Amino acid sequence: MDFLTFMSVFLLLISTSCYGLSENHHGDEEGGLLVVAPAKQQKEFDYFLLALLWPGTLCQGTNHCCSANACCRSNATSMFTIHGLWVNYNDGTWPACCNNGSNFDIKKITPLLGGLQIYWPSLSCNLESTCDGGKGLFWAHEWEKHGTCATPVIWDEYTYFLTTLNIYFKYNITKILIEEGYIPSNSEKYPLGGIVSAIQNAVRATPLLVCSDGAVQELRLCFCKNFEPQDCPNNVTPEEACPRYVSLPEYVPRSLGGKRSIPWSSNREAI
Ligand code: U2P
Repeated sequence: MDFLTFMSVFLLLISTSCYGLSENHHGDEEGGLLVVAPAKQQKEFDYFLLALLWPGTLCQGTNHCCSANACCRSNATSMFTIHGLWVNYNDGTWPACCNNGSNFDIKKITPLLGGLQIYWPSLSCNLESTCDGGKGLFWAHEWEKHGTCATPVIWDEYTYFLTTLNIYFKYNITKILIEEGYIPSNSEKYPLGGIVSAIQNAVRATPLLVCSDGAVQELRLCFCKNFEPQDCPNNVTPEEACPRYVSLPEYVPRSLGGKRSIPWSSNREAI
């Protein structure tokens, strides 16, 4: 069974209603309530959150290049990339590191690596924390911290990455914004309300945006457990909140330390 057929069957098998969310659909409005629940005996999560990164903003802080760092690719990319598929509670908290036995194993996602390198790259050279206290790839961090808490809806590492890619492709946020005139620019500012409306119209749910110095850094989409879009609770911290007018900086590939910037196709350290 190919990728698309598998995902179509998978999504159809799950019921089409958004269950378990009626009471607290708009989530906890208290800013700053971002608490990681204890690792043991966690209750089942309430909803999914697809977190997307805007490289144009994050790459501005790049001070070190390596082949794993997508900020250093020579072919400029002006698209949101994947941060992770997270599982959250309606109260603004989330479970983390739910199965220490499920250490990331890159061999389990071999067929997906080509797509992951393009659409879910690391935007730095740093390794990320893993649930056993070590350091690993960005993908290892996301699977172990968030993916292991997604059962019983997502049951293994391969399905976690496959599902995330599938949702990312289904809701092409970069295309939605460009079609509405929100073009990456280092001079323009755009009304936050306009960006939110464009996504509401296309996705039929309210996203959540995270900013850094007035620039869009992250865009989050929320989903019921059946992957139907739902409104995201407005639970960003005051430091992460976006102003009324935001920028969407252009991606400028870095070529630092006298090194030439590195084409993504030679990005072997990421795997
Ligand atoms: O916002 C800072 C970091 O907290 C984690 N986070 C945030 C909001 C949320 O709903 N769920 C969640 O997990 C993320 O941690 P990371 O995956 O980066 O380790 C987010 O970056």
